[in-house]
Amino acid sequence: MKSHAYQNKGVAVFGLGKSGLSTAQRLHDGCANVRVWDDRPAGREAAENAGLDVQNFQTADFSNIDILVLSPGVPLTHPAPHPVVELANRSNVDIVGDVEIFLNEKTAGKLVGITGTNGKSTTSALTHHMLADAGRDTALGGNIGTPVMDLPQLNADGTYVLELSSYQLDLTPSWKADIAVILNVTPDHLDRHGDMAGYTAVKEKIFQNQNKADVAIINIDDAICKEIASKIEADNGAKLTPISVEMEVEAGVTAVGGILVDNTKLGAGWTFDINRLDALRGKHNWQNACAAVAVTRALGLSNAEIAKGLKTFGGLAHRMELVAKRNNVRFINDSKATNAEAAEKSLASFENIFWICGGVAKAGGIESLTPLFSNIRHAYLIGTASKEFAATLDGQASYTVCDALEVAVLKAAEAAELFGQEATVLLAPAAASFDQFKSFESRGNVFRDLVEGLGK
Ligand code: UMA
Repeated sequence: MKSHAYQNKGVAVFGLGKSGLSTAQRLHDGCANVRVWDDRPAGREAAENAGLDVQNFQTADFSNIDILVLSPGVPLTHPAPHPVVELANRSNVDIVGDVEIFLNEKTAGKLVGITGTNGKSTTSALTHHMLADAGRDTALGGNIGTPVMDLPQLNADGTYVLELSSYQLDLTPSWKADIAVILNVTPDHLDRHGDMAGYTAVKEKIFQNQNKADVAIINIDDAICKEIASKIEADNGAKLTPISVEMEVEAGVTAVGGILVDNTKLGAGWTFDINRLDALRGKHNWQNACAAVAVTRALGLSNAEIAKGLKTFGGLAHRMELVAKRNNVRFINDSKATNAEAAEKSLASFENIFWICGGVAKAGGIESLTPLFSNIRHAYLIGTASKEFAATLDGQASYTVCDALEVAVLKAAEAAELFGQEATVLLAPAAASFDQFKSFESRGNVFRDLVEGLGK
């Protein structure tokens, strides 16, 4: 997507990670006068290599700058505005993010915006998959990883599915979605938004500027989201579609016990069992499925298209990702579970688990997972957390200290195959990866390779 709206305008781009570099390049291609800077030399080097004009904003004159494009990771208000934000404020320069630039460039296509503290990546990926699987023209981007300025121009019948973080919403004053989704709001990024009230106010922006022709999809199992739903109802703004996994609701999409019921006008009571879908296990995923069904139904997908899309969704890499199924054993990569709270979801979603865990332990270790130890047949401990995790497991679940992931995969696979009933080899480390791997992604990739190599 080339940027033309800023032709011959002075644009400062601060932060040269994925989104900043992409925006700067598109603006440059569209003949804006672009200047860029990053606090890190590596970011500046990447920009120089891309032929961009690198200027130190600390000493730069902002009098010929029309707009500052700020990367989402740069503090806007809390804990304190970054100096570049103060410079822009002093110079009366508007501050926006890449999503605002995208809105000015996009020529056609519907906009779906998905936010929430948890589940927004899965819901966005699932929604996009269901649309693509039904042959719809669609593009997926935003917080999920693909910068919005890297997305193509779509036709009028196309749909952009954007995962939006609070940081991005905070930098998008013109945001207006045809269909907006909020999944939940729990404490997160409070350093960047001051407190829960500040964080909630930003999340709520996903529904800003909507009118009666638009759709607002809200998880009413979440107390904060329920309040937002009441406000939207009272304001008589967008069409409200509640979602819930706790109770069936009129005009909403629900999944009590994993039985999805679509009571929206278009859904007309259609039901579908999502219990046995490997990529959508667990209550949190039923909620994600409800949201994706509500979106795709509003976009006119049929029962058959929705069912097929749900069934063929493979899940996100490293998040309860099914990497293989051999005989009675499924191998699940949940490497993204870098703390106990995240690992809890996968431990609650399977039975007869041969659990690979460990790495760099977080505060509290795996104490909070004790109620789920009954799902574990045996644990395989890796990395520096082994001693601490062993002490918690002692007397409650059997375990083997393996140190290396290679050893753990071999031992877990062997035991699970001998178990004789349906079993799951689950990598859900409940710990960070940095003692043995570059990132949780590389830990998950090694796991996938090891599983693929089993028995060869
Ligand atoms: N930088 C400075 N000074 C600062 C802070 C940052 O110069 O004070 C520079 C860094 O040196 C770096 C750049 O800014 O070069 C980093 O920018 P960024 O952190 O905003 O990251 P991007 O690479 O542009 O990635 C962003 C999102 N990152 C954040 O929101 C932190 C990515 O979300 C997103 O996938 C990407 O745009 C594409 O749209 C990641 C994320 O962690 C996954 N999101 C948070 C989350 O999910 O919790 C919100």
